[in-house]
Amino acid sequence: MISRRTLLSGAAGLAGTALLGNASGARAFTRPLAPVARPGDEKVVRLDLIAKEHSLSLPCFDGHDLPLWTFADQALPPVVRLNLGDRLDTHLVNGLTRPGEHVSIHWHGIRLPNDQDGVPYLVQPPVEPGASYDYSFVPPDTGTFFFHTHCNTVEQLGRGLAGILIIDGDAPEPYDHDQLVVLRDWRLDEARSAFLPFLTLAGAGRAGSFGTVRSVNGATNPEIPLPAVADVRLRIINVDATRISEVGIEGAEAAVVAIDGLACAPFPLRSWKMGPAMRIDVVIRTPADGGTATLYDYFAAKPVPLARFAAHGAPRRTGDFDPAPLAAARIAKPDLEAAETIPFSFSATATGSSVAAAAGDDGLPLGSLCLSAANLWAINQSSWPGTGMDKLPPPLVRLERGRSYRMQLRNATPQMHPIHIHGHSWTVLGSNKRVLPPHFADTVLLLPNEKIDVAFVADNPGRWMMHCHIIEHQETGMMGWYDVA
Ligand SMILES: [Cu+2]
Repeated sequence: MISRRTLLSGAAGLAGTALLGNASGARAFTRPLAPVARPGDEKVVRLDLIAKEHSLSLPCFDGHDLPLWTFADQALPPVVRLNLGDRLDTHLVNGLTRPGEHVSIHWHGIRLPNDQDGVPYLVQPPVEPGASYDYSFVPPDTGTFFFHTHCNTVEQLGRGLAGILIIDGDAPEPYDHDQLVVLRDWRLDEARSAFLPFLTLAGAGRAGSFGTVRSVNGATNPEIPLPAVADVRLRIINVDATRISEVGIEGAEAAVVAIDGLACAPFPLRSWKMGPAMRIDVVIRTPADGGTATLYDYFAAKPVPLARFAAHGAPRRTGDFDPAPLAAARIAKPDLEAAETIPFSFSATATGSSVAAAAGDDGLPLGSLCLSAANLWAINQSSWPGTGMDKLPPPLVRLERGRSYRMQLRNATPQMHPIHIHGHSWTVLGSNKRVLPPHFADTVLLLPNEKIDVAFVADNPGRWMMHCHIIEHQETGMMGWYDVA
């Protein structure tokens, strides 16, 4: 068991009503990251991405090739790895051929300069077919991140257009192995030979259109070989457009060491609800040679095995399992005394409510709906569907640079919503329904009728999005932007 550093005891999943008040608790326990190099002194990592259709297969496609849209000539998302302080210079080419199918890259969770954030119309022009665009930034944080496009995301992500971004430099000591665990579904027909519609009215109005084929690293319930009796860092990333999983591991001790890329005080993993775009880093002590641990999704009535970790070889460790904390992120501490409180209500529109109430229309494509009818969801009564990205509404809120803000995120719907903020990482203060460990997050899962308080210092100027990361909810209205100036 975790002993030396047990600051929290498996808080996930416990019922409770108290808010966890001490926002600094997530930082006090560990050494901070080293400061990054001065601008111009960094090592530059160059990355070429071509968004393009490729006919490719994955083990979970049962031998079929599918018209995937990818950033590289491979079916699995490319993995980009940097050290803290490196500059990432990316040349993006839009090789898609459908007229008007523009792209951009949003570097999810990276607290970067506003003009690098990859939201078309808000901070950059859309990159049309045949055009290119360059990004250049130095990520300020270590951890597990990913990137994806930010327009027609439901289809582009649905066809595979995403990549993984890892920034190294937070590990207190070397792990015996570092393993990516990328969760995502595919919306395939029964023969697994064609895609189902990525956006449906029934899905958009309710919990989203779920994939029919689940996968981890491109395979259904794969066996992943790991060293035996070893401390392995699992980087679990939910890149699905829709599905919320509640992950847990049986057959190995496991501790969560980071949430949304950023260090938290290690706590035992019992189960953790992961909405789309959410990440956790988990250190496990693998079984002895020949043993297996299993990653489950407990969200379904019957737990679904997602992947098996098969241990091989001589033991690597002898002492108790006691993973050290990762280096802490350098994130300004919000002044909760002085913070202005801003309520945010996530709700269904009248149209959304009637769509959700309509029965028996599963699979109805939304494409024929007119724009106004696609306003199913709203933030603070304001609905901005993805089809209207070029029609910029007023900001949800204007924030003063350098000030602390407390946001009360309230889910007024019977669905869950993973709410994502661009440009900043929230300090999660607490929920009215659950005990949550102190942690940072760029994506916070709101359960039905849950209220979660978050805080942050608005220290990154610019125009930033805030939206649900169930992409069908986002694209039918549950998105907005805020301004920091
Ligand atoms: Cu949502």
